[in-house]
Amino acid sequence: MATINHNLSDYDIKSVPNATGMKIGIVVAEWNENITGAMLEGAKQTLMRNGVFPEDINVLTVPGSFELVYGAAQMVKTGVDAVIAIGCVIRGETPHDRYICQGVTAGLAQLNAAQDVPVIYGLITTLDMQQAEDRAGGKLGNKGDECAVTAIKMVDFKRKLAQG
Ligand code: RBF
Repeated sequence: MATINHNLSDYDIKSVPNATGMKIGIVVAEWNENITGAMLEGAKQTLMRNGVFPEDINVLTVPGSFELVYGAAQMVKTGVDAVIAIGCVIRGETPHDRYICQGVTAGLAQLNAAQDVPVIYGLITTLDMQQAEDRAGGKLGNKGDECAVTAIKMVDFKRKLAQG
């Protein structure tokens, strides 16, 4: 579904498992900080609203979205239950942005397949700053909220598998 038909902050709170005690790592890119900072705030607020203790949220920054793969790969080794990777790539004059997006998307997908800690895809890829603002607390909600809910659901998924 296109985001235009879906508010990223809308979720059924009854469908979200209680997240008390979950430990969540968040890796945030510094590029487009006005956007990634707003997404980070959304993610933290939504995690805490669903029971995660503030001290169980570990936030680290990396310079740009391309570094999210390395950052997430290291963060998964620290004992967290899930890692959220937050970045924003805005279309530029050259194809550089597309290479970054491809690298991050493939890298995070590979990381998910290669190890046990769920890594959540919090990369916004937009044509301009307005589209990014719309998705970082603007008229289309906040991608950070969506990532937080996804992280909680994936930790719960893993726990259910472990219970058999
Ligand atoms: N990083 C982002 O997170 N978002 C961007 O929109 C973005 N655009 C870039 C455009 C150019 C031309 C360059 C050189 C880098 C850009 N980066 C961006 C940074 C990239 O993710 C990475 O940090 C650097 O390329 C590492 O040197």
